[in-house]
Amino acid sequence: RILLPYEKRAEFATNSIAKQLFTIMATKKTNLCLSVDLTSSTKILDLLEKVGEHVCLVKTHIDIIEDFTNDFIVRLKQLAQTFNFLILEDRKYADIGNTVSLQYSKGLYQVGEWADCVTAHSLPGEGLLKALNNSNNGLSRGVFLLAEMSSEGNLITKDYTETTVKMAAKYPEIITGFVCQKKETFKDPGLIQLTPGVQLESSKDELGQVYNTPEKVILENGADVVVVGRGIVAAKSPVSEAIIYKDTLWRCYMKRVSGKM
Ligand code: UP6
Repeated sequence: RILLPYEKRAEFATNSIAKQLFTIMATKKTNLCLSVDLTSSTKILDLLEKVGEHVCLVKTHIDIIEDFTNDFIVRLKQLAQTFNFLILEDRKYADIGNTVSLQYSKGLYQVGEWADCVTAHSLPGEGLLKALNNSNNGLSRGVFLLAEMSSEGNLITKDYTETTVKMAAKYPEIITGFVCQKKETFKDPGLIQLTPGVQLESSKDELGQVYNTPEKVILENGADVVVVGRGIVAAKSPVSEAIIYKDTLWRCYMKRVSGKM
């Protein structure tokens, strides 16, 4: 899987969001997912105005925004269209199917209306995938299932990861890929490995987040799309930092698919 170029991987995709994301990466030459973990909607929009051209995916935590309005969503969608990126709401759903279905389509945020894809835990069982699959109103939608986490001391075991991958295989039309850390986690070339916990230098934060370098996550660990949050948003100059990440990540990917590893 990891030696194939994104345009080839797109041909194997059974989920339409995975296909679109592979194609966007190949076209824009970027595998950077920016995690816009900011609490002000204007700050998010201002940043995306400047870095939208450099990312394939924008990851939101919509429930941390302090001044949320529907206008934010309208403008976010406009930016996604202008710059050709997809939107991932990192909600990490983890409840029974019926509740997830309500959380996904109702409430203040109406995530199902605007997010191309969402994240979900496999913990509650496949009812949650059925719920998300039935709630898409005929729109193209996707789910990244959490198979591993980046944080220290998380309770996910090898067995949990393997069962998660098996569960996903039953829902090929809705699964975009996995949030995971290792290339061995899954084999299907049509699915996307989304890997968080990345900064230019390996380190940790004070709350258990573990960072690996772009080289390590792409060349050794098989990441397809790399999530960067504070490495960019907390930098002195987020725009120039985003370009550095984009260039570094793409160089690693090119090295990987050139077979000269
Ligand atoms: N995230 C992780 N690790 C996971 C899953 N998700 O860090 O295993 C998410 C976090 C955060 C982002 O919720 O939004 O990825 C990482 O941000 P950072 O680069 O600032 O640490």
